[in-house]
Amino acid sequence: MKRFAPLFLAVSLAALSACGQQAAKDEASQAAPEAKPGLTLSEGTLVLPAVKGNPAGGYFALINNGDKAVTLAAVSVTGAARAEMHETTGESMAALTSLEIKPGETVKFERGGKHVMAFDLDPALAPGGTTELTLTFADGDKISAPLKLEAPGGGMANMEGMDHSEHMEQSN
Ligand SMILES: [Cu+2]
Repeated sequence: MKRFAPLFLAVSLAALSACGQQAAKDEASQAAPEAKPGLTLSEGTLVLPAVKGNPAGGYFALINNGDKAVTLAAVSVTGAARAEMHETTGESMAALTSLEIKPGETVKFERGGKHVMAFDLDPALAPGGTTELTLTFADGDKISAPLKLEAPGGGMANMEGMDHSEHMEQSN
């Protein structure tokens, strides 16, 4: 009996601290559902597709001024059934499943590089309007910011069109 006591104690302490952490986290997310300390999300833009039914390209800047690395795990766009993180390298594009942003680092999702692809768009999304971008981190925290809706052809329309039609062929 005596032999098992330390093990039992260790197990119950571990269980207690796990519960404690969970409770603290729930409280924090209730207090400020859209805030993740030290992170700034800005420059949100969603470029609508030239051809109806094609995906839109989403761009933003994310600054980590916190003291810990964060891992971006998912993106979502209000008005799109589905959104993914992609990275264009040269001629090809691949899905990004997660992305670590170190303390002090700024990550830019921009044309020709990392980007968000938003699929099955609500027809109500129109140039000049706004929608919302939400980033979800590996720890479950989220941050949201407005996405300015832009018409296709603002700036680098050719590249945008190429990216997306290529992707559609690959995924179908
Ligand atoms: Cu893409």
